[in-house]
Parts: sequence; C-alpha cells; structure tokens
Amino acid sequence: MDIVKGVLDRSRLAAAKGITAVENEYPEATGIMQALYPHTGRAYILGITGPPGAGKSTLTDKLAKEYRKRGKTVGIIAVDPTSPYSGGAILGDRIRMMDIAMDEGVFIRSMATRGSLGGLSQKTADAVKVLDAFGCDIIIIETVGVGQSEVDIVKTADTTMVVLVPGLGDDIQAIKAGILEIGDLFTINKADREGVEKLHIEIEMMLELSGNKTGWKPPINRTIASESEGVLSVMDSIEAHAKYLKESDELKTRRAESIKTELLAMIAERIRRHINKTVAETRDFENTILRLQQREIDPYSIADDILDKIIKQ
Ligand SMILES: Nc1nc2c(ncn2[C@@H]2O[C@H](COP(=O)(O)OP(=O)(O)OP(=O)(O)O)[C@@H](O)[C@H]2O)c(=O)[nH]1
Ligand SMILES: [Mg+2]
Repeated sequence: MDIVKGVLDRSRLAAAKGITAVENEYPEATGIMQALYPHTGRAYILGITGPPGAGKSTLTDKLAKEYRKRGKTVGIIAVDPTSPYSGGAILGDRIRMMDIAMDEGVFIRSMATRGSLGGLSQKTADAVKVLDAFGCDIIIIETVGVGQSEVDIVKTADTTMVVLVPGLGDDIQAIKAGILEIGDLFTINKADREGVEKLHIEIEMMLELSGNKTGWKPPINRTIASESEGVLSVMDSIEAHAKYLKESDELKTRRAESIKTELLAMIAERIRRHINKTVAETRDFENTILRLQQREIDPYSIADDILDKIIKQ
C-alpha cells in the first residue's frame, strides 16, 4: 500500500504502518517521512511525564476524552520504558487504561525503547509527525520521567506536564531535576492520598528556586485521575499555556529550537553511521587499536587524523 497517500487520506492502517516503518527503521521510512514532512506542524503536542505509576496514562485517557468532547481528534504515543523501574507490566497497563481505544477519533500507539535509547527520541518525533500528517489535532506523548532520553522526548512537545504523586517523601529530589525544569504545568495526581499539601509546597519552592525568567508561571493542579477529578482544571491550564505560547511568540521560538535540535541530531547520527562504516569496521582500525594498546601512538592525534581524513573525502 502507499503509506504516504494512506496517511494523508486518514487511513488508520497506513498511519500504523508508517509508525512501524519508523520504529523498525525499514528502508522506506526515510522516504515516507520526507513526503509527510510538508504536511506536519499543525497538531498541538502535549508531553506528559513523571515517575512510574503516577497516573500518567489514566490522566492521558481522561484528557483525551475531554478533547474528544470538544471535537478534537487525539493521537497518543506512549513510550514504553524498558527501565528497571517499571519492568514489563507496563504494556498491559497501557492497553487497559485506554477505554477510549475504540474511538475512531483517537489513535493510540506504544513505542518500545528496546535498548535503542539514542534513536528513540528521533523515532518518537517521527511517530508524532506521522500522526500530525494523519490529522490528529492533539498529540499526547507519555513518557516515564526517569532518564535523559525521556527529557529529550518531551522536549519536542509544545506544552509539557509533569505529573507527581504525594507520598514520594523527599523523593522529589530523586526525580531527575531535568524533568522538573521542563514542566510548564504540574499536576499532583492521587490527591486522594496524604501529603498533597507538602508536595504542593515542595513544587512551589522548587519553582521559586529555579528562578522563572519567562512570563509564564507553571500552575500546580491537583487531580484524582481515576475519578476524573480535577481534569477540567488541567485542561484549562493546558489551554492557558497554549494561549500564552501563541501570544508571546514563544511557540515559534520553541518549535524552531526543537527543529534545530532534531536536525543537529540527525546530522550527528548520519556522521556516526558513516564513521562506523568507513572507520570502525575496518581492518585498519583494528590495527590502530592494537597500536594504541601498546602505547605506540596516542588517541588524541589519531582522532584528529581520522577526522581530517573524513573531511577531506
Ligand atoms: N488512588 C488513586 N489511584 C490512581 C489515581 N490515578 C491513577 N491511579 C491508579 O494508579 C495506577 C497507575 O496508573 P497509570 O495511569 O497506569 O500510571 P502511569 O503513570 O501511566 O504508569 P506507568 O506508565 O507505568 O509509569 C493505576 O492502578 C491507576 O488506576 C488517583 O488519582 N488516585
Ligand atoms: Mg502509563
């Protein structure tokens, strides 16, 4: 089938195949993305991150429902962590949470990390583009906030929401600082538990310490996602942030930044592959390693030499 034409004609099957091509690095993937690129940039992208089990999926589900009520189509990309924190129980959870999965206006996709952490943010970004071209108005990316790659992934979002839960104790420190810094909004989920006030204060203090330089002050909402409580306030905050980004022109700046990061990463990835093929996988290179081991030469000069050679080619 013609995947590009299918995606643009809003075929779900084509969209699914497009993402599979990207995920598995099929040879046709680049061609598909090249053809789809001009049709992207329309969707609003929402990143949701936070510790394992915080209720991100539950919240995503409720938000998606609310967007559907408002006539928007929704794409959901859940990045499956294969991290030691969450083990393998995740996929079942993800599918179970989504009672919106049957809705024609919702497209849900799980992406596995499969140890290919470096390439994952690119693959996620491409999956987002497929859903954008497919016609999703809102695209939600859910990731567990445990590592740098998750930070990289949600960085591509227009609005990023960090979901926290009370009872982590002092563990707010344990959540990667980088994750907290990217929050445009904070949601304290499981507000039915003890420790909400404490967490609220901790987040406020953290925000104060980080010294906000923009005109946006991240709101802190409280939800009981499993009961749909507080979801509308979260929606209001998302809309308010979207409005702020548009009016302050920051949306343009952010998207430019994100395109720049993506392009540079693509170039770096291509160079890395080129080096692997033309340098790392050669006899000559093995020899060089041997000589390095015997301290006949030094790696600093060799690195420069190799780079010179590559540039001259
Ligand atoms: N008590 C309580 N439980 C909740 C609430 N929201 C979600 N849960 C439950 O918490 C569990 C985890 O919810 P998920 O939505 O799967 O959490 P998640 O953050 O997506 O989890 P991972 O993707 O595994 O990191 C589920 O059993 C939910 O039913 C809440 O507000 N209060
Ligand atoms: Mg989840």
